[in-house]
Parts: sequence; C-alpha cells; structure tokens
Amino acid sequence: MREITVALVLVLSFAASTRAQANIWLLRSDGTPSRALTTYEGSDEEPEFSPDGQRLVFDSNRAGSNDLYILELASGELTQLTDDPAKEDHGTWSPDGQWIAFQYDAGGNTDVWLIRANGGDKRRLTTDEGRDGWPDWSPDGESIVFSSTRTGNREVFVMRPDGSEQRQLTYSRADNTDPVWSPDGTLIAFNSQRDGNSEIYMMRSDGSHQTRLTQTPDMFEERPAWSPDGAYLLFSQSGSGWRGLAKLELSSGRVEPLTNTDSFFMRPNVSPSGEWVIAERR
Ligand SMILES: [Ca+2]
Ligand SMILES: [Ca+2]
Ligand SMILES: [Ca+2]
Repeated sequence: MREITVALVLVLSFAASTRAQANIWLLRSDGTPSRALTTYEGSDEEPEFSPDGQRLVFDSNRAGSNDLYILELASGELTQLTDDPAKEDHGTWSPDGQWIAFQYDAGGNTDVWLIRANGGDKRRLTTDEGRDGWPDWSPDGESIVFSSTRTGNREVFVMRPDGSEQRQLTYSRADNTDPVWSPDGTLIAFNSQRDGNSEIYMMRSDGSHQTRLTQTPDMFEERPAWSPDGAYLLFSQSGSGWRGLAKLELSSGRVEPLTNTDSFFMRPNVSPSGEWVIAERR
C-alpha cells in the first residue's frame, strides 16, 4: 500500500511539474531578471506590452484550454479576455491599444482573429484551410503581417486589418514565420529555415531585400522582437547547451547573449520605453 501511495505521489508531482511550464518574467533591458509577473502552475506564454506600456496581453492554459489574458502592470489586475474550449494564442496589440489580433483554432481551422482589448466584438480575418497565425500589426495600423501554411509550408503574408488584400511576401520551400514589424514600419524581421537551419531574417515591408541576419548552423533562433528605437532585435536562441535570449545590434550585426546560460528565458518583447523586457521563463 505504501509503495502504491509513493507511486501515486510521484505521478501527481510529475503531473504538477509538467503543468508548471512557463511564467512571465520582467527583466531589465540589459537582461537582468527583475521579477515574475505570473506564478501560475501552467503555461503563461507569449507576453506583449500594450502600446502605452501599462498592460500585457498573454495566453495561458490556466483555465483549461488556451485563452487570452490582459495583465494591468501597476495593479496586478488580471482579466480573462477569451473563454472557450478552442485555443487562443499569440495576442498582439493594435497601435491604438483598442484591439488584439490573435491566432484561434476554432473548429480545427487556425485563423487570425480580432477582439476588442476590453472584450467582445470577435472578428475572423482569415478563412483559408491552412494554419494562419502569428499576427503582428504595422505601426500605422493599416496592415497585419502573419504567417500561413496555405501554400504548403509556412510563408509570411500581409493583409488589411479587415482581412482584405491578402498578399504573400515570402516564397521558399522552408518555413518562414514570426514576422514582426520594425517600429518605423519599413522592415519586417522574421525567422526562416530556408538555409537548412532556423535563423533570423529581415526584409522590407513589401517583401523585397530578404536578408539573413544570424549565421549559426548549430543554434535555433526564433521569435524576433524589435527595440522601440529599431536599433536592435532580441530573440530566443537555443543549442549547444544554451537556451536564452540573444541580442542582435543592427548597425554592427553583432550577436551576443542577453541572459545567463541557465536562465531559460524565451519569446521576448521590449517595453515601449526600451527600459524593460518581458519573456517566458521555462
Ligand atoms: Ca480557449
Ligand atoms: Ca486557416
Ligand atoms: Ca541558427
């Protein structure tokens, strides 16, 4: 009986530890961890600062299925924005702070949707049978860049915020995803596996001049995020016994680690002031 009890406790603690997958942390812009913003035993993921820096949107499985949440930084007040059995992911703010674009797999078809940041008025923007997701709003509010598997592999597309004028920007036989607009709207950073390994790339917002920025065959790079002055990108990097955030200075092309080797930070986002970084910690 005692052995059974011990085994049961081990199973339960394993289940608890596998649920304790990610929390959202606040770091200084030099990579120094400040504090955990969420401490839930589940996965709190993909945080993004609101344009005024006062709130975060993130997704979490804390209520069962993945839903979107808004965290008010000053008060710590948490609001659940969506509540349904399907999976909501990857929320991103409109530049005026009124809307959240997100990835939603309602009915088994993943698409880009909008919802008001204070709840309600859910709207579907894409209807293709492929996986459409990873949206990011242009700084002028006129376009949403996203990635889609509609042509077979993941490619980067752009559309108007009502879903019209969908246009393909990347054409390669490997995945291209995580597109993010530069603060001045002229460039889009993204990640691609077109050279056989996940690397960070850049293109002009019309899809021209696609250029590789990282050269690391032994490392996996993803989830680029811009500094508000456009001077650097942060991104997740893993491989060779290292997993954390890296920083790419765009003027020099220099890449260096932002966080410690044992930190396990992923998916960064920089505050509008440039003073803070938020990231998942696993
Ligand atoms: Ca849900
Ligand atoms: Ca779709
Ligand atoms: Ca690489």
